[in-house]
Amino acid sequence: HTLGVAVIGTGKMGADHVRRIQEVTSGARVTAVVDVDAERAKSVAARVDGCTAHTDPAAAMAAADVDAVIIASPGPAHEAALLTAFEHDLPVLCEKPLTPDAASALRVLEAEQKLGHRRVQVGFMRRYDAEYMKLKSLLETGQLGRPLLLHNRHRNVASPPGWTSEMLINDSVTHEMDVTRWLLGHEITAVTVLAPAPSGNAPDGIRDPQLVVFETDGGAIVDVEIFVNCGFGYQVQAEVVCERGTARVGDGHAMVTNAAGRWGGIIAQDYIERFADAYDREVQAWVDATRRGEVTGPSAWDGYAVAAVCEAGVRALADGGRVAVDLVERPALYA
Ligand code: NAD
Ligand code: ISE
Repeated sequence: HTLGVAVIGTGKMGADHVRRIQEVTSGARVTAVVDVDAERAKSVAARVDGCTAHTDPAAAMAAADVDAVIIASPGPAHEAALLTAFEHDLPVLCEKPLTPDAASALRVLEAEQKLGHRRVQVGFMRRYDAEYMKLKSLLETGQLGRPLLLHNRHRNVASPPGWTSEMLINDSVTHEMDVTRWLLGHEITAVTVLAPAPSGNAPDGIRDPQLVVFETDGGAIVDVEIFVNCGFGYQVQAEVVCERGTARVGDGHAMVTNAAGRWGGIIAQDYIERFADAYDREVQAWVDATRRGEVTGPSAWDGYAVAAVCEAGVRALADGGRVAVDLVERPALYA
């Protein structure tokens, strides 16, 4: 049975997921799209045979040909869409963030627990990136010993209009929060944020770049350079320093050229390009698991844990100093 998918939010990510399901992955087709911008929904639906356009997520989820949902609306709209999906007991791939804060994430956890089974996969796509997967496999062998430090660099060309200093943490560093928890298998226990005098290329009032430091319950220290107006490219790099060696991913040296007395290569310009394969693998894994009646990948618990770390991070940015992360006990459903 081909899975009928409703895509909620047909902006940059949502439209790309529609294209991916129609042209790249197998086992699913897009049967409905939803956007509060009716024209945008209609224009995306027009590209797909038999796809209906809606402005209300609930109407799409009630349709007979919708078996599963991708949520790609802005973070503040996720909670309502998730709760509606639970009413129909539909499997969901929810773009990050699960929800914008820990209190709303807890409400989602509670609602999913009431169903009695997992329904949500959160869109932390780096877990499906080939290089990150290799790094994770290497760490799991234990050959390098215990991870001591994890250095990350996360650079975007330019921040979209309307960005704030907090969004560097809430929107961007969320990925490193997930990567840290997943790669190291540790919980993040405290966050410290340092910021230099902002780059002259950052919009007025935005503290960019920032250096975000995590402490973990496994005794590791993690640093993240987040720089969202670097101007030159989209770069995501990670290096783990262990007791007996180090391992690094994200150098992006797919091809190095030598010509006219110079060597060089090309830097990706955005996440759609850098993580194209990861999104493909993520969505295929979600479709395959859903068709088997399973839920795999990053859970609502992972989304909640990241939301709690974000709250600590935003407080650390505002107040300075080290802010401890406050996590509830992990419910049995997510053991
Ligand atoms: P976008 O602004 O390009 O698109 C969002 C769309 O949702 C818009 O078309 C908007 O009209 C629509 N919308 C707003 N409220 C809605 C509602 N209540 N119901 C239905 N549609 C609604 O944003 P985007 O960059 O595509 O981001 C969407 C989501 O994807 C966000 O959660 C964002 O954090 C996430 N994202 C993830 C990645 C990643 O690397 N995994 C990258 C970018 C964005
Ligand atoms: C965006 O929302 C993402 O999720 C990207 O992966 C990240 O690199 C970017 O900074 C965010 O704004």
